[in-house]
Order: sequence, then C-alpha cells, then structure tokens
Amino acid sequence: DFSALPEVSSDVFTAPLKRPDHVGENWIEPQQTQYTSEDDAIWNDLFARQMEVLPGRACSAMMEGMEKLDLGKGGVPDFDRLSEELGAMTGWSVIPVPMLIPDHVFFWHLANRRFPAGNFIRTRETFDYIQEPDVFHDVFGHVPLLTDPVFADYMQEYGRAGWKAMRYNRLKALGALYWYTVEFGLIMEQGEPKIFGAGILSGPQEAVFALEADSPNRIMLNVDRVMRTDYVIDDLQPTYFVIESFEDLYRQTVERDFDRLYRSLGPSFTYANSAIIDVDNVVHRGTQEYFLRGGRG
Ligand code: HBI
Ligand code: FE
Repeated sequence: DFSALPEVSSDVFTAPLKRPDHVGENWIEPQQTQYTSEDDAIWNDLFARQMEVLPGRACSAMMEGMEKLDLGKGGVPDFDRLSEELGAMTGWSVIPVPMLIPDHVFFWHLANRRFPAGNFIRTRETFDYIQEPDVFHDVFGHVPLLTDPVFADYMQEYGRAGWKAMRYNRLKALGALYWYTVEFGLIMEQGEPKIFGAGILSGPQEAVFALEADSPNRIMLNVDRVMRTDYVIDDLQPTYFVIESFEDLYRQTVERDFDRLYRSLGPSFTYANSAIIDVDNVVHRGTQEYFLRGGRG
C-alpha cells in the first residue's frame, strides 16, 4: 500500500540524512524557490549548451518531451505549471525537495507518480559538475521522459520495487538498474543507440562519449545482468546498456520475480563495470582507453 508513507527508515542501509526543519516527513518544500535573474540565466546557459549536442543524439521521447513541456521558454520552470501539464499527459507531478532525500521517501514519491526535484540550481563555479542533483539535472534530465506513457509507468514500477529491495538489503542491485537505465541508459532508434539517461542528457561531455567514443562498451540491456553489475558515480561510464524500447524495459522489469532474484544475489556485485560476459549481446566492444589512462583521475 503506497498511499501512506511507511514507518521504515533507510538509516540502517545508508547514511542518515538530517531532515531540515522546514520540511515534513514527506520532505516536500513548502514552496518552490524564487529564482533570481542570475539563476534563470544559469538555467538558460545550461539549456543552450545541451541543445548544442542533443539534437540527433537524444532519443525522440526526450526531444518531444522538452517541446511538449516548453522547457526552453526561459528561466527555471515553474513546478506547478509542469505538474499541471504532465498531470494531463501521464499523471505525474514534480515536487520540490531540498536535497537528496532518504531512499524510502524517494521510492514512496515515485510509486505515487511524484518526481522529487532539487529546489536549488548550481552556481557558475559548479557549472560543469555537481554531485547533488539540482533543478537542472532533475527537470531538464528527468522530467521530459515522464511525458512518455511507458517510461512513466517504468518509473512508478521502480518506486514500487524499492521497498522490496530494502527489505532484502539489496538496494545496491536495484540502484544499478536505476543507474544504467534512468541515469545512463541508451535506447535503439532505427538501429542506432540514442540517449535517454538523465545523467548523460544533463551533462556537458558525456553525450558524445556515450554514443561516439571507442572507449566504452555498449551492450544490449538485460535486467538480471545489469543488477549484478558494479557502477561508478563520479566519472564517465566504462559501459552503457542499450534498451530495445521502453516497452521492453518495462516488460523485463515487471516480469522479473524480484523476490527470487534478491534471494539468489550475493551482497556484492558479480561483474566489474567494464566486463563483457559471454551471454552479452554486444553493440560495441569498447577499447576502454579512457579508463586505462586513468579516467578523470
Ligand atoms: N533523492 N532527491 C533525490 N533524488 C534522487 O535521485 C535520489 C534521492 N534519494 C535516493 C536515491 N535517489 C537513490 O538512492 C535510489 O534511487 C536508490
Ligand atoms: Fe538523476
């Protein structure tokens, strides 16, 4: 039952997050930040930079979603407007949250078709990379795809899957699925991989690297395989996984019996993030030259 926030605390699994005094149990901000004209200018500059690289590389659902939600109208989008428009399309809303929120609360919002988005924007000093998800990453990167009905259902299923993973203490495995799809996923369109992962869509270098560089592996996604694969969070990826379609990803996810999977998984990952295994359907075998030279270093 996802109608009420559960009592469960994720503190035993992850570092406890100190809840700011102005947010309640649901971690929703009372209202969205009033952004300054400099904040709006940062949004506009980030938007313009991504539009230099995304056409022809981002998947069609991303490009169409941005159009439908008019994300390029100028300035940080108003969440109430986004929620109204998204609500009419797929029933999702966008809610402001102060920072990373605890896992069980994050899952609860997703399971109820609420997307938690950062209530702050990066500065000029952190223009290229920030560790914490800000409003640009969350709204530009994640929200357009929520206009796609099948992707929208997948995100909700991910939220529903979260509590089960926590009960089995296998959140890392489910986190790998999120990482290799929602954050860094590629999707086949007319026989060519395109980008749907928000981490790639909202970043400066990775769009070209993910699709065109020789270095990374590109492998057709299998849910079981991905959930056994380690991942790095602060550099370009050694491997990208490619889905056939959002329908295929959704079907693989809802058809997998996660109780059985979690009982069969050990506590750590089986495969290194650069590994190719014999059952893989390989689109591109990477040279891994970027990582052999030490990566970001
Ligand atoms: N909180 N605001 C926010 N955004 C996230 O992407 C997020 C989070 N809390 C937990 C979380 N992601 C992940 O730990 C889960 O997907 C596993
Ligand atoms: Fe993200």
